[in-house]
Amino acid sequence: MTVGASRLDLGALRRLPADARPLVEPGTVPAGVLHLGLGAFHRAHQAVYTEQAVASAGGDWGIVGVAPRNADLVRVLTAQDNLFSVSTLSAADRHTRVIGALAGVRLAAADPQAVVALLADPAIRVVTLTVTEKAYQLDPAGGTLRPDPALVADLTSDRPPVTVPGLLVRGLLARAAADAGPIALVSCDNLPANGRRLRGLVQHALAYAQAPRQAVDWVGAQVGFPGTMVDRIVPASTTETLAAARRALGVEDLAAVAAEPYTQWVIEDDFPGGRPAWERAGAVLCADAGPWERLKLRTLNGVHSAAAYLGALAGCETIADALALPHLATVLRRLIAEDVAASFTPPEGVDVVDYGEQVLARFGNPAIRHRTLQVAMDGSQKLPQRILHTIADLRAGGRSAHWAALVLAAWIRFAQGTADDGRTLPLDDPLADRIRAALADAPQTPAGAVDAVLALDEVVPPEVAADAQVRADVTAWLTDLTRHGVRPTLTAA
Ligand code: CS2
Repeated sequence: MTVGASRLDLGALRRLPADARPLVEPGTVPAGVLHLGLGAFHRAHQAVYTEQAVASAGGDWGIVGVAPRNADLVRVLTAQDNLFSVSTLSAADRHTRVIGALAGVRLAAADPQAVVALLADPAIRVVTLTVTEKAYQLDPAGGTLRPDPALVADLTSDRPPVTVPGLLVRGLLARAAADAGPIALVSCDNLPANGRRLRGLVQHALAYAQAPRQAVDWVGAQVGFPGTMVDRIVPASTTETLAAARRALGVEDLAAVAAEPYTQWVIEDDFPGGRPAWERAGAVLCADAGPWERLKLRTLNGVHSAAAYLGALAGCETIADALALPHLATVLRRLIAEDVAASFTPPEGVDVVDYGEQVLARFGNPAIRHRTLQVAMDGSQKLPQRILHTIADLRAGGRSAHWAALVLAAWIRFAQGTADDGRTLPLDDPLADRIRAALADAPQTPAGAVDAVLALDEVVPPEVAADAQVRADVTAWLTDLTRHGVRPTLTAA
């Protein structure tokens, strides 16, 4: 931090370059959206769309942002009058702008009842979520609720809720009791069929909590669960992100984020209490986001995970570095053209191979330093929708899943914990203990490791686990990766 640099707040706005100022007058737009999960992705995605929608079409759609646990972020945003900046970075260009979409911030861990009260507030008509896959506590392969002890306590006692599903269910029960008007709950996480999964989560959790019939019926009639596809590459902020924002703004912004120029939001139009005019900001409102979501999860995120695991094993720090590994781009192109594109029907008018080319160009953006280890996190929660469903659909159609099998093999090798140069790799995953135990108990051979991972039934769909050809393909790749390492495996592929 530069000593003496003043910080971003309402008073600093008039000193900013004109093109760096918010599109709306901060603090003047009453709250209509409650957002759970104040991470970098929300700040560079939904907050930007919502600000633009309000600037263009008006409406009481200020966002109250709730951080589940990040007390520092809430402190910083409060000191900055809820302002933060987004820097848009490409090789050729950079631009920084302050976003005025936040009407307030809350820390759920410190004041869960305030969040419950907001969920029951008639002014709040839309709730968006970016809480990461694992916070839903759904079994990643099938989507059934697997409540941990904290969620069980949230659902079966009167103590203040500490989990995301606990907050949602308590809030909806309070809203139903107050008959506070219809609302939409919008998952903006990379889950498969995220709207349907969130609806299922709420229904299961209400049943678990033995909610009264009347409340269950109220939720059935008054709550929408639109599915969405969200897309923008937004790495975790670093000291360089903050330093670059300071250079652009002339003031300190400790909540600054940096993102790529590309951004996309496809939303099912199911908002019984109304919504911001997001289409005015470029979002696509539609009846079924499913084809868009499969396109993005399989082509972008599946290939991202492939680059992350292979890159991390080869010692690459960022995704852009990984893309520069000899032959990796060729292998990823074949993964897209031969496996991903053959696994599903894309949205009308979209060519998966062209979309994949655009994705690879985005991954190569040298101005975005997205760490391979960040994308590699939580593989057990990500791989079903990113690669295992691709494998399942290819095999159901009688096709090979040769390249997709490489991604699974790379994850297994990553989970074994050692990079090609002997360095230790961290397994940051909610199922880390289970994965490690399964690998430790298995015969210490590639086939043993593959069998152990295929047997993780909350991650691997049963038809994939039972498929001898898939098992053979993954074992062959893992044998190569173990014997020779990533670079020779890619060269020989
Ligand atoms: C990434 C995503 O971290 C990850 O797992 O694959 O966060 C990705 O950057 C976004 O989904 C892009 O929209």
